[in-house]
Order: sequence, then C-alpha cells, then structure tokens
Amino acid sequence: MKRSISLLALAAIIITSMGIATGASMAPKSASANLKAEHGSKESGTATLSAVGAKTKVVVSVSGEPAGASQPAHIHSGKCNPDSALGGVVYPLSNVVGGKSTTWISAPLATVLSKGTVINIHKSKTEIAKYVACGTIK
Ligand SMILES: [Cu+2]
Repeated sequence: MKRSISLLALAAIIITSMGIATGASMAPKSASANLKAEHGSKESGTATLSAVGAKTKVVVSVSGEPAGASQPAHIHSGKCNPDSALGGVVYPLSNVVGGKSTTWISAPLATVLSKGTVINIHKSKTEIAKYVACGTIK
C-alpha cells in the first residue's frame, strides 16, 4: 500500500512537471523585426523583443540615423506598407538616439505580440507623419 501511494505521487510529480515544461515552451521567448528604410531615409536595422518574466525588453538598433536626431518609435498595429495601412500606437518605445533605443514594456511578450504587429520609426517629433524605417514583427 505504501509503495503504490509513492508510485502515484511520483506519477503526479512527473505529469505536473511535464505540464509546466509544456507551458513554458509554448510561451514565446523572443521575436524580431527587420527595419527597412522608408521614403529614402537610408535608415535600417533590427529590433529584438525578448521575454523577461512578465516584461518585454525591446532593443532597436539602426544605422543611418542622422547625427543628433531623436526619433520617436512605436509598436503599432497594422502593416508597414502602404503608409495608410499603419495602425495606431500600441506600445510607445524610447526615442531612437544614435541609432539605439531600449524599452522595457510592462507586459509579457505574448501580450505584446497579440496586439502589436510592426515597429515604426518616425523622422522626428515635429515630423511625426514622416516614417523613416519600419519592420514587421516576426
Ligand atoms: Cu509610431
């Protein structure tokens, strides 16, 4: 009797741990976007989204940003092209300065991916309607 109980306990532990492992592997760990130059900006690069617990770290790295520029960047819904297909801002990102931007979003990566579809960089705060780079999150 004692032995059958411990076997049952062992089976329960194995099944539970398998469930936890399956759940962990289903949650996305990272995603990225190829940021392509738009409207002759010559600005392109990558964005990497990483799951860090319940938060998401977004790192943007581009080359070709004009010196001294501070460019607004966001995760948007919609598509990169044409411009009219771009949806609203889902998560704002830190401005891109010197080709770099790092943002911590207080939401899990799975949530970010369920709402946002592209990363878009704008020319400047005053020329927000001009897009210099955009990429689909994959
Ligand atoms: Cu934007």
